[in-house]
Amino acid sequence: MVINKVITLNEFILETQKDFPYASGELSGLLGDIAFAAKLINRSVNKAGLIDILGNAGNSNIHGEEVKKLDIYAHEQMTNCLRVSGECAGIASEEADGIVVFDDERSRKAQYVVCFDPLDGSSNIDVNISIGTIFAIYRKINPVGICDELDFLQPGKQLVAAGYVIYGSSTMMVYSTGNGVNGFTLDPSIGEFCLSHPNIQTPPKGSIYSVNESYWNKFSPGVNNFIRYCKDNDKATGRPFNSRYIGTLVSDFHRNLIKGGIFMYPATTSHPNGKLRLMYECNPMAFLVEKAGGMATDGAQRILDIQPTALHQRSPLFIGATDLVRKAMEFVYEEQYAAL
Ligand code: P6P
Repeated sequence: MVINKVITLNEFILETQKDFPYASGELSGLLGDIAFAAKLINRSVNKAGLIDILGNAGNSNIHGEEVKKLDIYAHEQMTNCLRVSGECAGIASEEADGIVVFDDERSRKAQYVVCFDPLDGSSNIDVNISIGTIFAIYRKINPVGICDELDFLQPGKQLVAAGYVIYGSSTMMVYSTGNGVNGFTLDPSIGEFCLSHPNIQTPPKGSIYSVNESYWNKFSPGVNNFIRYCKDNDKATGRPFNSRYIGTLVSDFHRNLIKGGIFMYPATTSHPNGKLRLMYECNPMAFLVEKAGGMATDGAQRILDIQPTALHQRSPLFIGATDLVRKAMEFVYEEQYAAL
């Protein structure tokens, strides 16, 4: 008799904690707290049309972007769950101008900090298109009791764990602590995230390209040459590739992670550093894609090697199947060499 045992996220976290001989449970606790915040956010996302959290909150964040009420709600849920966790010394959020240090006794002894985008894809909230939460967990650098930007401005290669929650046709949490990438689907009937996508490996040869082509006249010639390459007819390499663009990083990334493809948010003439934020969008996604066998660069260097200098700094992003990211880099470098 085959018993398909459902493995819940908490069971999986505790089971894989054994992979870390010195793990004392703090990171496990932190991941569980993030999952709890995700359930609270999911509950509101699922009925956003019914309660008064649609529409703009009438203010804007540090980036001058309109802040939707659900953005604020998600930021508050993540911040509060991490504050009471006792395993997090402080947070950096897309919706907070600076870091938020937790000054209670337990948090002052915590050894982790968390960077997050509480609700990625805000522009899609009111039209019922999937959105997400992205998180990145670093071990503190400062000694116990001290928490400042030094603890946050770490390159992505120092990440201890990273992941995202996608609020889509189903709600999923996908994360890695460095040993593989695993996906958990929320079963609303029991209120648990259950293992549904064990050991995710992204297809090495992609067939999807995701880019906002309305910026065609703002991209570099090398980027446009790569987009042309994706559109060309060539049976041997499966071209033309499929173009898919949702406008929510989490959703475009998740589709490409599973099906194989490349997502690009290159530099443009109006955004010379791209639009996406390094600390809580590019780094966590780059950490995940590398653990799933893919690749992520800013067009010149590995995303995870970039030394941050500012909490909300932006970075161009080319991420996904290794063969497509490498091919994109060839076109970008070719243009740079041609310009020499
Ligand atoms: P554009 C959502 O606002 C976001 O930050 C990412 O989730 C998404 O990939 C990107 O911006 C979309 O930007 O300029 O194509 O609308």
